[in-house]
Amino acid sequence: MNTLYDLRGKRVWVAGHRGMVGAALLRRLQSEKCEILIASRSDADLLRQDDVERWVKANKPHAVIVAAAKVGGIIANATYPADFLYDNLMIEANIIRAAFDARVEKLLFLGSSCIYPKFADQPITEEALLTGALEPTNEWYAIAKIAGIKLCQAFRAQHGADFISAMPTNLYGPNDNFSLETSHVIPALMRKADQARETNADHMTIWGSGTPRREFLHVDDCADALVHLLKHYSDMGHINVGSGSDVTIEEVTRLIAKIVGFQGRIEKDLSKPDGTPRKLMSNAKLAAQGWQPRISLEEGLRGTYAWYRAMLAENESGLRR
Ligand code: GFB
Repeated sequence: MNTLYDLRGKRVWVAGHRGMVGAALLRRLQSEKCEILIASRSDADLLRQDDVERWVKANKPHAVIVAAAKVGGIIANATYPADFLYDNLMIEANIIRAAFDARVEKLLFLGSSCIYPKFADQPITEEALLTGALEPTNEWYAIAKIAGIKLCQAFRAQHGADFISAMPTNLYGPNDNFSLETSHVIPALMRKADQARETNADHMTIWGSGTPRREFLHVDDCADALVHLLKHYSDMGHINVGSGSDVTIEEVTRLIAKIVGFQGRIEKDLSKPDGTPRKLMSNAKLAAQGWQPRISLEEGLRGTYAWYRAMLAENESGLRR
């Protein structure tokens, strides 16, 4: 595959390096012979345009990956609509504008599979964008991410900027948010199953009916795909980043229970929302770019659970010290 953008010797700013995707990008970029730039919140508050402009001017990145975002699971999205819309609009607009002003050579913007219509044909191709109504539980986040795609396209159309966009599916892995109120489904299920096993509970409770289907991708596969796109993709259209297969929430719950060693019942809290019934993305465009995922769901979940247990042990010993 032709390299369109050579990362060797380049200064690459990973915006959002403390998040799950940003941390995975830092790990993945270690092998690219580039210089990795990070900005802490005290260096630049990404919600403030002046801060971002000043930081970008001073640090002169050649390439930028916009992995910074306000993210959360289905209830967090519905509970904090103003934060999900405003914060994400500001973060992406500030970074994209500052990158353009500083003549950044390449920018990769990250969106989400929730940009697509609630009832899009499956698997969802990139062309489904803006062909129908969004899923209400995450429309605020989706609108911000659609604006980010369009902003990259607008800078490309008007100024020829090499700004591209990737839409990852539901991600999981080390450094995820394990808070039961605000997390995505996998860390929540892992924590619930782990607690149920530890307390010898006879059941664990999941939100909704368990019938929605979700496509999951390990964050290390995602980071690998993103670096691949940075090097090999340069076009107007956004591109899906997924694993190509999906499971029901009940199926992933059973798999997590098996990994964790919890053997009790699975109960359903039907007062909680299901969200979109299915969002399996087509990964044909990414496959045509020469990229395939490597980490199976079971292998990825086992690694994530090991990370979670290690983190718990570290925090407990930290508390004892
Ligand atoms: O991962 P999740 O919160 O978000 O929920 P979405 C996925 C599915 O898992 C939903 C169910 O059907 C939930 O009802 N679920 C079952 C649970 N038990 C739990 C639990 O304990 N916690 C959580 N969180 N879910 C998000 C969007 O949608 O997808 C974001 O809200 C983003 O904006 C992200 O796009 C990728 O997959 O429904």
